[in-house]
Amino acid sequence: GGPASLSRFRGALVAAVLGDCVGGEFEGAQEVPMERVLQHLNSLDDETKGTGILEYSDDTAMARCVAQSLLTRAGFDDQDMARRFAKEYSASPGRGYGTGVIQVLKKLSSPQLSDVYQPARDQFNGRGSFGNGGAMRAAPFALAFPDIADVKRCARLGAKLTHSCSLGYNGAVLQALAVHLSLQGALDLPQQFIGRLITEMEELEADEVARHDARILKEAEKPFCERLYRVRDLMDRSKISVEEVISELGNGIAALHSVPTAIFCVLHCLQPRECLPESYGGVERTIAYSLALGGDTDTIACMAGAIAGAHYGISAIPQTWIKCCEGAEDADMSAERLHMLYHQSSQGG
Ligand code: F2R
Ligand code: MG
Ligand code: MG
Repeated sequence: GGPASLSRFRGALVAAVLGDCVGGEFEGAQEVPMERVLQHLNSLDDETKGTGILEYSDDTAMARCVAQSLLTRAGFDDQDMARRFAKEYSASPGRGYGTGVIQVLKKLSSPQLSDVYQPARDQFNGRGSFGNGGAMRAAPFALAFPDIADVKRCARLGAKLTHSCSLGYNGAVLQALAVHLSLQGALDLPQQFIGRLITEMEELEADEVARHDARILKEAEKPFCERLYRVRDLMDRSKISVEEVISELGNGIAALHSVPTAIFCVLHCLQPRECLPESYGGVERTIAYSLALGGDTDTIACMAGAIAGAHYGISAIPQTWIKCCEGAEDADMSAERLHMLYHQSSQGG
C-alpha cells in the first residue's frame, strides 16, 4: 500500500502482537540457535503440532491500553491512559511485567492520586526507570497522529506515566518515530530512514535533562544517537554475527539496549538472509532474526514487528501466525479504527 495505507496500519499492530506472542518462548534466554527459532515458527504453520494459542504479555497488554485510550478519547488523555494501565494490571497481573513497574501500576490505581506522573518519578530512588516498557507500547502513538510533533510529544508523555528517566521515554519516542517513518514508506530508502532518526534524536538528546541522565548513568553524551550511528555502520555490512550485534547494540531490558537493536533487525532483514528460509517474507524474517538474538526477545520482536509490519503491510503476515496469537485479531480491528482517526486528523476533522 501507499504511505499511511490501511494495510500498513494493520501490519504494524498485528506484527507487534505476533512478535510479543512468539517471542515469549525465548525471553531471557542467553543463546537461541536459529534452528530452535525456526522449529518454533514452523510449529505455528502446522496445526497437527497443536501449538495452541500463544498468549500475549505485558507488551501487548499495555499497547492495547494505549490504543483503546487514544481511540476512546480521540487523542492523548494522560488520566484515562493511566487508569487503563492500572485496571489492566489489576485484572491480569500475570502477564510478565517488569519488577519495578508493578509498583507504579499499583499506585496508579489509587483514587487519591493527584499527579499521574508522580509514581513513575518515584521509581529507582527518584531516578526513574530506563526499562523498555515505554517503548514496547509506543507503536499506537504513531498510528493515531499524522503530525510528527504530536507523535513525539504524546509518545514521550505516554511513556512518562511509567518511565520518567529520559533513557526510558526517549526510547519510546525513538520507537514511535521509527513506526511513523515506516508508515510513510521511508524504509524504501534505508540510509535516509536511519539518517532521519539520527537527526530527530540529535535534537531530543540535546535536552539538558537527557544530558544529565546520560552523565549519571555513565552513558555516551547522546546515548541513542551513539547507538544509531552503530546501527548505520552495521547495516552496511553484508555479514555480521549475532554475537557482534549483541555486543554492539545489546539485547536487554533497557530501552537503550533494545530499541536500536529492534531497528537494526528491521534494516538487516530488508533483504533475504542466508540463515533464514527463502520462503520467508520481510515480517517473518524480521521476527525470526529478532528471536535469534536472545535476551528480551518478546519485546525486541514486538518493536521490530511494529516497524516491519508498517513497511510490508498486512499481506506479508501469514494467517496461520495470526490465528495462533492471542490478541492479533483485536489488534487488526484497533488498527482499522486508528487508521480512521489518523486520516480524520490529517483532514483537520
Ligand atoms: N520483565 C519482563 N521479563 C522478565 C520477568 C518476567 C516475569 N517476572 C515472569 O517471570 O513472568 N518482561 C517485561 O519487562 C520489560 C519491560 O519492563 P519495564 O516496563 O520497563 O519495567 P521496569 O521495572 O520499569 O524496568 C525493567 C527493569 O530494568 C531495570 N531498571 C530500570 N530502570 C532502572 C534504574 N533507573 N536503575 C536500575 N535498574 C533499572 C530493573 O531491573 C527493572 O526491573 C519487557 O521486557 C517486558 O517484556
Ligand atoms: Mg513482555
Ligand atoms: Mg520483554
